[in-house]
Amino acid sequence: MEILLQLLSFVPNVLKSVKTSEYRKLYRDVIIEVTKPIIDEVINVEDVAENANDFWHNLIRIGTSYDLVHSCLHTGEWHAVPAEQREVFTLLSFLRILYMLICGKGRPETVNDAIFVADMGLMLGAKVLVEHEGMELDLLAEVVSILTKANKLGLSSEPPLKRLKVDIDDSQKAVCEVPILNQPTLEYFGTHHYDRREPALLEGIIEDWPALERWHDPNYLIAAAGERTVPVEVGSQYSSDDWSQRLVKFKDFIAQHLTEESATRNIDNEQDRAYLAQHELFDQIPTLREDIRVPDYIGRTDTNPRIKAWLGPKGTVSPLHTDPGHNLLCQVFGSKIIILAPPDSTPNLYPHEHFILNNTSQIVDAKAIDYERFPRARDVRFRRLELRRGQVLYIPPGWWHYVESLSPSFSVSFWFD
Ligand SMILES: O=C(O)CCC(=O)C(=O)O
Repeated sequence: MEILLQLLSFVPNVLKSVKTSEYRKLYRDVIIEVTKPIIDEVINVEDVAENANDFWHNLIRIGTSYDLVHSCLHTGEWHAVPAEQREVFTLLSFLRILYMLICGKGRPETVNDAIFVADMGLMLGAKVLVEHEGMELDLLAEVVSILTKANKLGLSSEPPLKRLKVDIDDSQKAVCEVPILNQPTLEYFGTHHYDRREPALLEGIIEDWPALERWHDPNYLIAAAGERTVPVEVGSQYSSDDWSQRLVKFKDFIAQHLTEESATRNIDNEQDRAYLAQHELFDQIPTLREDIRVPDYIGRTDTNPRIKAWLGPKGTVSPLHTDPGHNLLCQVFGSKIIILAPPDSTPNLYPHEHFILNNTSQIVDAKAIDYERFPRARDVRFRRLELRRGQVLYIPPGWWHYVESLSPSFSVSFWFD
């Protein structure tokens, strides 16, 4: 079995890193013990029948440790989770995949389940680099790419889906209360906008992205990542009581929310509205990362931006909130209404008091503010604009922003220092 051999070739280096690290003491013994039988003998699928009990036993042992670490990762605040716990989760995910494949004898359903475990590891675990044939590789990213290539179930027999309509009606001039700059020089952007913390709408800077021609075709997205599991937010907006998060297959999310038919069907029911929001999709799915480029304006000050995907139907809302870093919000398809307010308007925007939501305003609908309830908001100088396909909005740190999609939409944001 080809995939198994490929994955087994990582084991000696994984083990080396486990043995030389102090902090994984708790799990070290389990990891060393379960890898022993696969290190000692070269496995082939026939051995599995003979040693079936041992292999199943090890799969259960890994599962127990995996569940334990999984529940630790879900205790307390995410930023307080120690990095080593997330690394252990990555290693246990890798071993779990290995044993699932050994015990499942390469059945296609097992490969699919293994992709799910790899996605959970990529989302919750920390990057573990292993040396392989003279190169440093990201263990789980490599594993998932091997699994995806081998995944026969991923090939869809469904008829192709219709491309989303992305043409915009240019006859209606979009409102824009921030300066519009066509390919400004880095120096101009730096002195007039980055340094002064002034928003701007940038044009002509992402025209070379292959994403602009590819991503509105749901078949392209499904072929690139259909079997992968992604987190989506469900409900009207993240500050509402009806809001929750779910893990779904990318292909199901697209079929249910991003085809021509589903896009219109979902508009009315905001409880069912799903939004793949603020997700580091491009670390998870490098093929899609190849369709975008980091805009030059970021490289002046930061070479390692955090890249987030925002994909959803018409009507998704990100409530009025602030973020600590600089942001270039790039629109790949669809359009969004955006309402901005400067950082010094914070007291007039009624931030939530609880520390988890204190970057978010209590004003639910920034398009139609209830001034009886929020009278100080009358003093805020809001700036409105519509962000359209191919345009990029620079949002400086601390600026309030409300974002609502006017159509099915895919945006990519680059958060940078
Ligand atoms: O597009 C959205 O819904 C929100 C984008 C956003 O808040 C951000 O990029 O920081």
